[in-house]
Amino acid sequence: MAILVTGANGQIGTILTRMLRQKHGREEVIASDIIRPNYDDDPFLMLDILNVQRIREVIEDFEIREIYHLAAILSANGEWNPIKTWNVNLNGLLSILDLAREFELDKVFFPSTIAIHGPTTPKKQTPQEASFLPTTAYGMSKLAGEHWCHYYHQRFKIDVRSLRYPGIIGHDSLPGGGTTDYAVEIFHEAIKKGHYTCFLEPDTRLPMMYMDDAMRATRELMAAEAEKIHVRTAYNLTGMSFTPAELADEIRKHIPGFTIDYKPDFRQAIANSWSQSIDDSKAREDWGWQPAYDLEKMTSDMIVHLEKYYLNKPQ
Ligand code: NAD
Ligand code: AKB
Repeated sequence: MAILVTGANGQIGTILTRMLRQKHGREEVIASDIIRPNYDDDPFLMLDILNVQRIREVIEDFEIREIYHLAAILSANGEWNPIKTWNVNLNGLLSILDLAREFELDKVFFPSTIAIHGPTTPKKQTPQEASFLPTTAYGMSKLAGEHWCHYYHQRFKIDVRSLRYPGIIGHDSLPGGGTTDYAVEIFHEAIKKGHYTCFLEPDTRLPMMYMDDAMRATRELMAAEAEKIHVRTAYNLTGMSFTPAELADEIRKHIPGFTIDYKPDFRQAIANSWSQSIDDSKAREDWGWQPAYDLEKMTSDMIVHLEKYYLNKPQ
């Protein structure tokens, strides 16, 4: 059974591809992206998600049975070219869903996001179903994508599963143009320079999750029996919630001289439109979701790994 990962060179794709290869074997997991990774990542294919015929050929040639469809343009980068963002994020997904129907694929994974939230969404403990009126092209494309996943499941019985990831924080890959990117950048700058200039205000509370938890949630969702999956739009999911000031205080416990200042930019308005915390009880009930990392545990793990990385990195 071969698996295709789109957007495999991104922050999540890099780690997800590695995890899938550990489970299924290297040759069974085909990584693809429009940018080639700068490390050995074979089997890797250059694959634009808008090139439907090429994706069809890849499914045939590699006998693909499952697709993890990660290719997307994120919230902040998406605002520079909203139409392209809609095109890549939504039309890319529609191609994957329709190819899943054509080839009767076993499963599809589609990552949604807290960016589907908007000013009308309840800010605290956001429920699974609420008023979602996103303010970004990225958020709109993901919300529409959730509905298409639901439609393809109802209408064509496609086993498509989805999570609304919060901001993902990890030490082994860099974020690709989102609003939550500060929560990764801050660690690199703290270790390299002892100082970080944050593009969000100190009290901007957002839902976040450590990469290890995000990968385990993905694995557990995809392994769950189909009868247990009652949500075919996307499951609410969370690990922790914090502000830049709280994260800086936590980092200071490990790097006492660390300083931070704040220069909010256009990403502040995006962050303000998202919720502060999430109710993920449906994921807990349906397939047993339980996060393992809180702010304290995540911070110390990030610092241990990044200190080792910068110590051994050639100058
Ligand atoms: P990323 O920006 O790091 O990676 C996305 C990848 O998609 C990039 O490598 C990019 O080259 C590729 N891509 C862009 N346009 C493409 C195209 N036309 N064809 C093929 N590939 C293309 O993003 P990420 O953080 O790894 O996110 C992966 C997925 O998870 C996305 O769908 C994103 O919406 C979702 N997500 C991420 C987060 C997060 O905090 N990282 C949170 C919620 C949801
Ligand atoms: C972003 O900030 O755009 C992403 C996301 C939460 O979807 N990290």
